[in-house]
Amino acid sequence: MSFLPKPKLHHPKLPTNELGFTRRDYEGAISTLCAGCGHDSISAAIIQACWELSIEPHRVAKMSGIGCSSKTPDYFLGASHGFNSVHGRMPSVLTGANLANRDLIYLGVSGDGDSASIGFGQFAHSIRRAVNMTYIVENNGVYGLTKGQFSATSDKGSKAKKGAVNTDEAIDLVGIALQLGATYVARSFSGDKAQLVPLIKGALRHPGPAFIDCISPCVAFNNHEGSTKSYDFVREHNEAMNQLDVILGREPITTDYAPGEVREVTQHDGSILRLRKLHEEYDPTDRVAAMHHLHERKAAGEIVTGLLYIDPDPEDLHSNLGTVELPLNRLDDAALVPGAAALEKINAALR
Ligand SMILES: Cc1ncc(C[n+]2csc(CCOP(=O)(O)OP(=O)(O)O)c2C)c(N)n1
Ligand code: SF4
Ligand SMILES: [Mg+2]
Repeated sequence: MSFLPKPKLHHPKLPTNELGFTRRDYEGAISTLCAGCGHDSISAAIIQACWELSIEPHRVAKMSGIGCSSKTPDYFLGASHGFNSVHGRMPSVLTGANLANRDLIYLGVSGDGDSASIGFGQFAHSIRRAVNMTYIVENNGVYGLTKGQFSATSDKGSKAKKGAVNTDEAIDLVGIALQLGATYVARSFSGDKAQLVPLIKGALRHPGPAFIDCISPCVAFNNHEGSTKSYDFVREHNEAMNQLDVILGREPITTDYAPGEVREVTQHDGSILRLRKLHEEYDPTDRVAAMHHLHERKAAGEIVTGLLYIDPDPEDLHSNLGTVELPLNRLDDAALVPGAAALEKINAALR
């Protein structure tokens, strides 16, 4: 069975957000993934983030490709727009939708196979074109849906369930996103909800290309000894750079920190990202330093997590192209058919 609706009944005392919605209003169908799959924890984190931000569900467009990870949009935001595309093609479908209607909040969910193998080019171009979106890769290092082949993010030397050793170099999507100009870059772990929820909130409020690589163990095919994407391995090697709090303008700041412990970054829309430093020297606004740090810590065997890079005032595809503010389906005849004189001007410019 591929679709299981949830009962509609709510407990009357469930907490509500500013819109009067409960968390249940941000859920979707019942998950059909394996019990313990990291992807389900990421769906729960997305639900929590959207609920806490009081996002109107109809303002979200959730897009995905093919894979267990790409199935997950069915399990959250049941009242949002959704498009389950072809394997690896989510980024171009999202780009097109975004160009047609910039008023929606675009959330792309993908897998390591979907984005680092068949869709690697699509991933790269959506980032370098600065599409305003939150792009989450649920990274388990395998093709889960097709039963556990190595993916392009499997680390060299890591072992498959039946013992085969991966001899190919891994693609680090965080490194690629940094190089291609993503303006919000994070890595997290499906097993660390406290870290992941604020990272998703910050990404959803970010007005440019936001990328989150979320390590998400596949309990069926990649959670054994010798895997570098298992729960045990990630817990042992996780090195968090910072802990993020997202504060919307109206919320009072309640926690006290010693001077220098916290770095605040104000995004374009007024939301404040409070970064509690866990590594004194780490500066998340320095792209080159972030790239250097990533390589250095990887060589030391660590998996670096947290908000790795942020440009709080980014450009995006629309500002680069100088497009109209209105969604295309709201343009009236006068804008769409400007008349013979306008056509003549365009033709003259091409002669
Ligand atoms: C064009 C095309 N090629 C191959 C496949 C087979 N296929 C389906 S899912 C998948 C890999 C999914 O891996 P990933 O994106 O990592 O998702 P996961 O299941 O691990 O979450 C492949 C190769 C397909 N559906 N379409
Ligand atoms: S096969 Fe792996 S990725 Fe797919 S649902 Fe099961 S645990 Fe999750
Ligand atoms: Mg995968």
